[in-house]
Amino acid sequence: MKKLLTIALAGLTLALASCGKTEKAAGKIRVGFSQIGAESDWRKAATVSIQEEAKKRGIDLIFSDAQQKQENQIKAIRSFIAQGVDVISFSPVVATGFEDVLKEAKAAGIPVILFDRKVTVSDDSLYACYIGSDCTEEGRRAARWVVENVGENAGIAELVGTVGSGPAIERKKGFEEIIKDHPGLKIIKSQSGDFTRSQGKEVMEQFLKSPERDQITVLFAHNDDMALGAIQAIEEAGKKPGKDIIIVSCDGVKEMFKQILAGKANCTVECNPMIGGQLYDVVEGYMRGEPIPERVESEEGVFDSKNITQEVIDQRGY
Ligand code: GYE
Repeated sequence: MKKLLTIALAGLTLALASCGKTEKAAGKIRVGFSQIGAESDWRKAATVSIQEEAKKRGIDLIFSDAQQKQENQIKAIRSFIAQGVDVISFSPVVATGFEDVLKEAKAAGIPVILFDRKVTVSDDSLYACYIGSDCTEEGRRAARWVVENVGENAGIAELVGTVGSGPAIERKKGFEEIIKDHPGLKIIKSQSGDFTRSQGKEVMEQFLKSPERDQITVLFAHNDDMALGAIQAIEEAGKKPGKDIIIVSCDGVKEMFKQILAGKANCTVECNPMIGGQLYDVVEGYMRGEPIPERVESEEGVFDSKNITQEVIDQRGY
């Protein structure tokens, strides 16, 4: 009798296990994504890419908007862990402070893919992969453009991105790395505009009221949205953006291309937000049992009046 019961129980367990297995295989892949917010055109384009690609591939995406707050991102990641998603991905608003929640994800056996921004952690095995740009190189590219197109003398105003965020730290670092060999290129003003158009405008207004205002000949903005806000501030101050003050930024959004074509801005270093497809390529590979690559790079260029045409603008998806 006991033997029979054991066999029956074993059979039941097996049936349940295999039932669970088929359910999982037939079921959808579940991804939890914590987005920063909607601070820039770049971010909005990234969100579209994340959502549309999931739809196209039949991936069950749990999308959460953190409205610019790290605490909301931590909460979202905890809820993804509780829901037992297959993979967690997020764009960290700042680089530090995610250590504990990443440990929790690791303990739950859920791989984490960093999307477009990096984190600073003591142990890099706390995340599986970083998909996105090399923001330090973007900073270098912006500085090289200044060296080649402006020359050896400039008073540079810098609009820094969100304080403590990967792209702000890295773009600044890359830019400074190049200009340090050009003593006539000096950063004379530097302040955060939090990657938004409104704060870019506000901070530029302050720069243009400061005692150094007449020495500013170049603006380096860490993203296009802040540069777009600054263009307005420069015009309102009675100066010509793109001429009196040369404008260089990062992202490559359509609105910036338009300003460059109109002669009101000069250069944008591309940073590709349409990387939802690359994210799910990694997720689907992982679900097939393939190893997760540590790094997936996005391909990017540099745009100025030499390669922006109306046709380029018309074809731009973001
Ligand atoms: O440059 C900026 C956005 O993380 C690379 O975030 C991204 C940056 C992008 O708000 O526009």
